[in-house]
Amino acid sequence: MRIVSAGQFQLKREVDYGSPEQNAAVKTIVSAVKNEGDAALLKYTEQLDGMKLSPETLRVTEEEMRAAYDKVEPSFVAAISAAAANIRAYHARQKRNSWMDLQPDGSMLGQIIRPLKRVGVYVPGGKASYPSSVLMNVIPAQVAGVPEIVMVTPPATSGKEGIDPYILVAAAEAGVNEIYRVGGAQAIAALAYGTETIAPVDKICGPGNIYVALAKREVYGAVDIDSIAGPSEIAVLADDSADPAYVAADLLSQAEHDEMASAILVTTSEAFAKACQEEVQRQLAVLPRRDIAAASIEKYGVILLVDSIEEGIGVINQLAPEHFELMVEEPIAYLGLVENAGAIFLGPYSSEPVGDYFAGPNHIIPTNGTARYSSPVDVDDFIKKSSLIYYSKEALLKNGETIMELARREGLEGHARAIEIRMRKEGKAGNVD
Ligand code: HSO
Ligand code: ZN
Repeated sequence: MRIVSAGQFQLKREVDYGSPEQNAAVKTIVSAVKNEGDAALLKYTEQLDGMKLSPETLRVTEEEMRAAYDKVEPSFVAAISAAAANIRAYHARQKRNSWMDLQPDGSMLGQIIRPLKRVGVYVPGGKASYPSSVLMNVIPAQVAGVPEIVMVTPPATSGKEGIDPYILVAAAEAGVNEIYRVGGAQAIAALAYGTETIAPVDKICGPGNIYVALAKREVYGAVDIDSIAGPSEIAVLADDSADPAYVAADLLSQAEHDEMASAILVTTSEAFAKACQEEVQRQLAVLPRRDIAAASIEKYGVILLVDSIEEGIGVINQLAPEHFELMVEEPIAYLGLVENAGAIFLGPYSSEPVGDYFAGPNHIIPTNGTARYSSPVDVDDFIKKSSLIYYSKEALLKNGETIMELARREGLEGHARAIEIRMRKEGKAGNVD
């Protein structure tokens, strides 16, 4: 992990838009499923996932759900349900109420909040298939009041037949209503357009490989989608009051996600930088996923030297990291300066995995600098709002002339007359013919 002065560092952001072949394949699959429904869905599931299914076997049964509970350790069930309770409690704080304000002239303005009706959650197969991410996608939707939450996941995970029982248990604990064993672009198309077996949804969320990401982009508009998550990122700002072993461990906790994950340390002390650099190497050598973590650290890991904590926070604000650990002596004193960070972890005991798994905030957080303008997944992602306008006669008569003025300025006489016809009836009309 190289050490450089912050002034010399230039962050390279990369976004994978897929190859022309991948884009073409996704378009073909999505339109086939849109036009042919189950037939295309089953055909691609056999072709791409090697699983021959029928409309009857697409859906995961109650027996399979029960069997999943028998396959996992009781300690896992206890852990996932404790995490689910924290995540539910945190997201419950985000709930909005509909509101209506009565004005003195008898008119009323308001906003009606309703949950989306049906949401689809994609859960990838293979190494990035995380039960914790099932909770993070499903619980906000459930807290929002979404009555139908559907999960899709590939029928087999690398080498193993069938859906991972840990994923099924997480889905049950989170409150998923239906699960289908389909994955890839074909699953996204099925959720977006519906098939004979799978009813269409209003929104699709959840991470996936490049085909899933491209398919989500392809169906956007027909349904809403979440933002496409990039590789995990952590930035730590530490002074020499921090423990290098803690800092190194936290950096590696993100590096082990992905070869393209990024782990950045910003510090005021060169001696501390060196100690962390050594500590990263020491811990890396004995980390089971050292190949992934080492590749990430080598390519995207860096230690940046700054002259002051304030300068360090300036660097953080430019990075706008997904996760930001502020490990300085008095973290609260600097909190007000932090403008761009998806999740902020304060002090030595708020290690990032506390947030990844357990504390309650969502772990689906903007990456790639998008924390500049966007937020972690929350209850708002699963509601919609309707504006409510009720004008009394008094209110219309009082404001009618003003509205007509604005309409006529835009050359929209029809708009003006819709007001005027009412004004006239009440004997308040201007001049119209
Ligand atoms: N840190 C990841 C989420 C995760 N960590 C899942 C463990 N499991 C992205 O925020
Ligand atoms: Zn993580």
